[in-house]
Amino acid sequence: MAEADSSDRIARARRLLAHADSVAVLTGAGISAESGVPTFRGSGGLWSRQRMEDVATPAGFARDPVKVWRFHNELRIELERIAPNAAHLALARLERAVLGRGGRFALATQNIDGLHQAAGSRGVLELHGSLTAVRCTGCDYREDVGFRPLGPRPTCPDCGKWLRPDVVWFGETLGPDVWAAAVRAARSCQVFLSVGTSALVYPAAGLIEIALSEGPGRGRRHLETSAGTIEVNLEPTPASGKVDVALHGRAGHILPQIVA
Ligand code: BV8
Ligand code: ZN
Repeated sequence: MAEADSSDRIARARRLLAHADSVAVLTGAGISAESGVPTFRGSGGLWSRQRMEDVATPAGFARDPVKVWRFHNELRIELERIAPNAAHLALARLERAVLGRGGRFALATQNIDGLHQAAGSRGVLELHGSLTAVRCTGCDYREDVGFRPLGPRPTCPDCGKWLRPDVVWFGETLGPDVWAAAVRAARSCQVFLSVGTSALVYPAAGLIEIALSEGPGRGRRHLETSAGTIEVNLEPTPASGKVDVALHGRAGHILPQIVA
C-alpha cells in the first residue's frame, strides 16, 4: 500500500472515530502480540506448538486433562509477566473519549489474557472467557484465581471433581449474555472496529458480518456518512475486502494514530 494511501486511510479512520457517538470493537490475539502473547495462527503461534484438538476442546480435556492443564499452566506463567501495549491503551483512551461525549462504547474480545482490563478498558465482553477464572466440571463452583499455576490436577474444593479453565473451547457455546451484548453493539454502533483477528473463528468473527449487514456498513459504501467499518490487522483477512477502511500493520503502531 502506497504511503500516501495509508496516511489517507489513517485520516479516514480518525475522522470516523472522532465523530462517532457509538463505537463497537472486536479484538483478537493480534492486539496482544506486541505484549509478547503468542497468537494462534501466526508463525510460532500457539497452535503450532500444541494441537488445538488436544488443548482447546472438551474432547481433548476428557482424553487428557493433565495435558490441557500443562498447556494452560504454561500460558498462565507466560501471561503473568505481560503488560498491555500501546494498542490496548489506545482503545481504553477511545472508550473514555466516546463515553466522555455521552456516546456508547463496547469492546468484545476473543482474548483470554485480561490485557484490555489491565489497560483500563471497562465493561470488556470476554467472548471466549478468561484464563484467570476456573470452574468446576461437577458443580457450580467458579473462582478467579489470577495467573498463578494451579498444579497438574486442580480439583474442586467443594466437590473434589476436576476444575477446568473457564474459557470457551471449540465446540462450546459462548456465554449467552456476553454474546447477546456483543451482537447488540455490532448492530447499533455507528463505527465498528476489528483489531488483530484473523476473522476465522465463529461466532466471534460473525460480529464483523453483523456490522457490515445490519450495523454501520449496512448498504452504503461511501464515507460521506459518519458511519463505517474499520479493520486494523497485520495481514489481510476475509474481512479486509469488505470493510470501509482496512489498515494493515501493527496495532500498537496504527491504533495510537487513529485514536485522537
Ligand atoms: C461453537 C479460547 C458450536 C480458548 C478459542 C467450520 C467452519 C466454520 C466454523 C466451524 C467449523 N468447524 C467448527 C466451527 C466452529 C468453531 C470455529 O469457528 N472454528 C474455526 C477454527 C473454523 N467455533 C467454535 O467451536 C465456537 N463454538 O461454534 O459452538 C455450537 C453451536 C451451538 C450449540 C453448541 C455448540 C467456539 C470458538 C471459541 C474457541 N476458543 N479460544 C483459548 O484461547 O485457549 S478460539 C481462539 O481463536 C482464541 O480465542 C482466539 O482469539 C480465537 C481467534 O483467533 P484470533 O484471535 O483471530 O487469533 P489468530 O492467531 O487467528 O489471528 C491473529 C491475527 O492478528 C492474525 O491475522 C495476525 O495477522 C494478526 N496480528 C499478529 N500480530 C499483530 C496482528 N495484528 C495487528 N498487530 C499485530 N502486532
Ligand atoms: Zn465442584
